Amino acid sequence: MTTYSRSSLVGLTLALCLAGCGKSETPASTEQPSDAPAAQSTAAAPAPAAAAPAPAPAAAPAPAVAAGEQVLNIYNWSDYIAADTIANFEKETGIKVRYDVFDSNEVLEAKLLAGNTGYDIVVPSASFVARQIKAGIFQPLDKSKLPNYANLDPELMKILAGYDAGNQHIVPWLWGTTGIGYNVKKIKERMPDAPIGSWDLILKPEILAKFKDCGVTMLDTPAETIPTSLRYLGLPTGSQDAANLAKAEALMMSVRPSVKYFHSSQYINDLANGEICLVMGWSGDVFIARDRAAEAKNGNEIAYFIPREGALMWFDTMGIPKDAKHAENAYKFLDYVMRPKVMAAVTNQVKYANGNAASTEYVEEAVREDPAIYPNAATKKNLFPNVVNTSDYERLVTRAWTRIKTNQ
Ligand code: SPD
Repeated sequence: MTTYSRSSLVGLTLALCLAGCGKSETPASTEQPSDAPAAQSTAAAPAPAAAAPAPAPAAAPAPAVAAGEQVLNIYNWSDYIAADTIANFEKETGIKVRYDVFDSNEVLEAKLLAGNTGYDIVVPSASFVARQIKAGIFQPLDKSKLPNYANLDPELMKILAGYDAGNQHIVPWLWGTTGIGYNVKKIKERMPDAPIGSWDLILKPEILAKFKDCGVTMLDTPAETIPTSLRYLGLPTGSQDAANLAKAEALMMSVRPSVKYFHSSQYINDLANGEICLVMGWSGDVFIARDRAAEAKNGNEIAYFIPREGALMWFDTMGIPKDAKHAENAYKFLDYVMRPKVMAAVTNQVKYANGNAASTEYVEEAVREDPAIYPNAATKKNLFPNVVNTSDYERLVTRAWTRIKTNQ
């Protein structure tokens, strides 16, 4: 039995290499009864595998909620908060929240670098934060405005300090892994001895081809697919080496003919509905797909595993941009979600671990003890973090990713 504790992150060696669309949605129940949350989910259509790469996102129009008194503009990942977190915060504080969503670090970063996003809180992954801090995107946090800061997990804070020296700019939101989600029946039907538990299922072309007809998808981000491919090939994931990158690209190209589309959120509903059967995806998102299929009673049994060859472990964080117009309200929200019960309710709903040690006792046992959500010591040995790429290597990665997506 595995229980999560402060020490559960000890031993995770992070070789951090520092060398180197605004959409709105209904937030996904928490401790308090909910008022109806503001609704809307407008995930972009997935890019077919053969489609040209999406053009770089234009600078974000400022959100509709203007600067001024009791408002707060939040930009978070889709499907990444409890259904009533926002409504409860609004009710308690009288602050009106405009809540937009994205599904790509790259999209968020483009907006942040363009500036004037209009957002008061954004949620980048830690591996992207390091260069965003360097670019002067975030204001240092005034921790005197965050009385609940003491609830955070010191071990996780140590990890985050590898990206944000002294934990000056960001606080943890949720963390998870990048692994494989699949439709149990559809995979078994096509390959009774399918290599469940291994990246072979997705990264061996002759095996992947067996599932092409039932729909295979991958995350639309080289920050996941390239390090995963390197790891599968037994190559270092943080070396910034062009020759190794070429090998990872060749691997991706070898499986690409069987990939239906690259997208980082559409796969949740598609997996739940049986439109696709196999994904390289994020842990909690696959569990959301599993829960949606179960609620719909549509017969799709969805499962997730962390491949034994190793998987990415990543940390999403909250920060306040320097040009935020409602920083005081941002502090109120950050402190609100650092309340143990509020944070536990988020984890219970979206099935991602959080960085709030005091919340653990309120996390449902089934969630806390699921090693795919709170990995145990054995699993953690196989997890590795994203490194912070150098600009030169990042350019090579972007070009390789374009070739992979366009099949050229
Ligand atoms: N539905 C929310 C998924 C959040 C995933 N964050 C991923 C970061 C990967 N580096």
